[in-house]
Amino acid sequence: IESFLWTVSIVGCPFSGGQPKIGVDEGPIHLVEAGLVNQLQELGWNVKFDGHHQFEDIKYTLSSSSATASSPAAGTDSDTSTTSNHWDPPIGILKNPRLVSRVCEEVAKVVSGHAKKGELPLTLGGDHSLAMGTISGTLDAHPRAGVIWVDAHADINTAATTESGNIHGMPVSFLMGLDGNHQAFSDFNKSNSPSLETPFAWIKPVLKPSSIVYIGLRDVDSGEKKILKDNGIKAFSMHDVDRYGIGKVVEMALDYLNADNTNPDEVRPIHLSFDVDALDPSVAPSTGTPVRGGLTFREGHYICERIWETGALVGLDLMEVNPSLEDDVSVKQTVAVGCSLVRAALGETLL
Ligand code: 6HN
Ligand code: MN
Ligand code: MN
Ligand code: MN
Repeated sequence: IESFLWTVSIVGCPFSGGQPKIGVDEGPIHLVEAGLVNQLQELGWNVKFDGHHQFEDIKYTLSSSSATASSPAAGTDSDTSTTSNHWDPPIGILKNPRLVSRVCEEVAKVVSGHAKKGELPLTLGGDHSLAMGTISGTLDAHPRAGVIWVDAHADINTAATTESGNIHGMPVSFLMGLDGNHQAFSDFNKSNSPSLETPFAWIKPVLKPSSIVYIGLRDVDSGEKKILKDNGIKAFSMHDVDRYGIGKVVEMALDYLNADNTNPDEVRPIHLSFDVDALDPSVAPSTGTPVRGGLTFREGHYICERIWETGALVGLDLMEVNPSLEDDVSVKQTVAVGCSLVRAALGETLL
């Protein structure tokens, strides 16, 4: 094995505001406590990790900047994931829009900063709304990058299609600047109370529909199916995994992203956003929106290994590990699988 010293920068994001279940904010803490830093060092990586982001200043600024708003209890809200605050009321049914927006904006800056220094940002979620930050950050540093999104879900609802109002089901639509969001936000602007900020204004629609490929889909909302179709977005569902096998599916995904390469030797940079719920719940039980019929342990690892092998990986997310769900054994198992997927994406299993 070639000896190397590359730097991976861990961006720990204990954040749950994109969905209603408490505990997903503990995901990154458990992944690090399980020894991830050491495990990556053992693989030869130089690991940068200076603690998890707290995002406390964001809640504080948001709550105090709207001190003129109705409630007297400004800044005392502790559970932002399940209650709506006077400083962050829903837009339509979207929950915690300003908090999610601010947190992702900060994540985008951090990820882009690491990437521009030539480091590999590894973002540990937290819920998948964070990908608005990670992918914005990656594309800022590597504008040609393509995204491989591994998930049971498409996470491409717009403000017009979401049935849950949970923003972790929407990040891709914001990254693409889809129309369903524009309408909802301009309607909101017309009736906006001036003390409240309009969220997501910072997001540039940097992700082209042709720059993302999904793998693992099996629970896609009907509005999302239409969006995928209308925009010609490439998606390999679990049906495709069964039909072609994971090896062929990953080759097709890579070929698709590299179809327009002018120089065939030069692979396009890849950002891998891995939602642990892509795995079957028997493999990764402790996650907020499990769906049966998912990827096996090996299929999940194969995706990571093959992407590592391309040499094109420039950004990595491991999202939606929720250590508050299911029993202790399940939590341990899910955290261990999460660490293992990261190691596979960072070169562990190549002989
Ligand atoms: N995730 N499509 C559903 C929704 O609420 O929009 C589920 C989203 C799940 C999101 O797992 O990252
Ligand atoms: Mn804990
Ligand atoms: Mn997801
Ligand atoms: Mn998911």
